[in-house]
Amino acid sequence: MDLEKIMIDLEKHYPGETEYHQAVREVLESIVDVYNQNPHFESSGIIERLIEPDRVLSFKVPWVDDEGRVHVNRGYRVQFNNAIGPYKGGLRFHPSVNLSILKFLGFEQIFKNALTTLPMGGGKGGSDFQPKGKSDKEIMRFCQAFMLELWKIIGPETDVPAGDIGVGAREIGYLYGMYKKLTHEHTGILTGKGLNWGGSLIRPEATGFGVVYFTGEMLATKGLSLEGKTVAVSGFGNVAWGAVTKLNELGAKVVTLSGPDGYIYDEAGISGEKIKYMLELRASNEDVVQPFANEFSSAVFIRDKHPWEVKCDIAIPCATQNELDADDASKLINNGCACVCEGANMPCTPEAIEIFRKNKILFAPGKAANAGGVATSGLEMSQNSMKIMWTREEVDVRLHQIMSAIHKSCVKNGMKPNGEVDYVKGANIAGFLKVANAMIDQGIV
Ligand code: NDP
Ligand code: 2IT
Repeated sequence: MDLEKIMIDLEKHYPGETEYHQAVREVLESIVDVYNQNPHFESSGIIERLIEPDRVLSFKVPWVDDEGRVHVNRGYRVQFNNAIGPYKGGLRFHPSVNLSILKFLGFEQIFKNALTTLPMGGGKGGSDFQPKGKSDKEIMRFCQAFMLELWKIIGPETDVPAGDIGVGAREIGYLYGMYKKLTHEHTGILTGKGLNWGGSLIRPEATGFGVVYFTGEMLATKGLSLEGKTVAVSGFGNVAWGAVTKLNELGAKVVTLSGPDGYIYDEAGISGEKIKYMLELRASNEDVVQPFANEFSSAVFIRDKHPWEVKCDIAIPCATQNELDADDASKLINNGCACVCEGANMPCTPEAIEIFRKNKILFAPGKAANAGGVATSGLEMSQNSMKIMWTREEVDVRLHQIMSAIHKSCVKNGMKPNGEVDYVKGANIAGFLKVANAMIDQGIV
């Protein structure tokens, strides 16, 4: 494989799509040896076919606000690869959304979904819509307008979207309502649905729980556990909430949360009613964490900074891509942090990951560590197909088993001669082999 030539071609075809280039380069660097050992991959053009999405739908989303003003946003769905199952992946509503971000997320989703052991291909979608400050009715009208285009290319055996940043249970409800009206069908077309109409127990918690289960597995390889550990978490959304909940259950102390305005440091630990308050803060649609410090006297608000400067044993970034850079990585290490587990997608920059590698920090990439969310979406799809509903315990046991299986795959494919595990390499190789072999079985299509 001529990695540099592939990257030059990609950058020429898609100039400026830096997040997409970053995600592709990381995977190619991990798999180059495995790829070169198997001539079938090269003769089947696997890389060229894998790094190009199957198709990208881009559409206009016109909607009317509460004052009667008309707005137009851009909507997208990237159907990346369906070699092992229907396209599957979330929808992101955030003003920063563009095709580079959705292609990076869709590309990552291919390997993540392959790691879950379930039959799901990779896709992603969303819009540059800003949910912050919008009324409930405005959110509803936007979701309805978005689905008026999206429904044409999705289906329970074709492409099954879900939530991501800015898309939670409320948005999934409004999107679902419009899909149902357009198709006359009540079917498992989205995951993250309400519990009364096809949703799965544990889906809201699943990504965060899965991240913590994965962190526990990594620590266990060193004879350690989460009990008594101090943890820095970023974000205050769905993933951060699930992670903080499970960390507390397992005896760890969470000392930070963050938002676009800065971070909260709470030496007493973020537990109990403070976790409930995270949900209120998120539901307020205001996009800030500062009010947390007004509510709880042990909490301090630090404006315009990331939480990676605090003393902690473990860091779990759960906000967004490239939120933890080389400087942050050095600060974490100098403060004694020994384990970094990605809750968000690609939150650590390549330079930060290199620093973790050099310092032998336990580091897990998002496509392995945060796969519990989409895995539980896969479990929701299974329940919908069978028209049954599993108990909380049943879903949680399956989620736990899947996270253990992902950890095992990473260890198997990422074990170095010195006994250390390169989880980035392990996750990329395991996901790649499954998808590439399926593509070979199915011919050049
Ligand atoms: P939420 O919308 O619930 O929360 C996202 C958090 O990140 C919020 O605190 C948000 O603040 C912050 N954030 C988003 N964009 C930016 C930005 N550009 N700069 C600073 N902060 C930002 O989303 P989720 O918790 O669902 O998602 C968090 C991460 O986890 C994302 O990377 C997502 O892709 C990933 N993920 C989500 C899964 C899921 O099932 N939900 C599954 C696997 C991964 P605000 O929105 O107020 O700006
Ligand atoms: O990044 C992700 O894995 C998600 N946002 C969840 C996708 C899903 O289909 O549940």
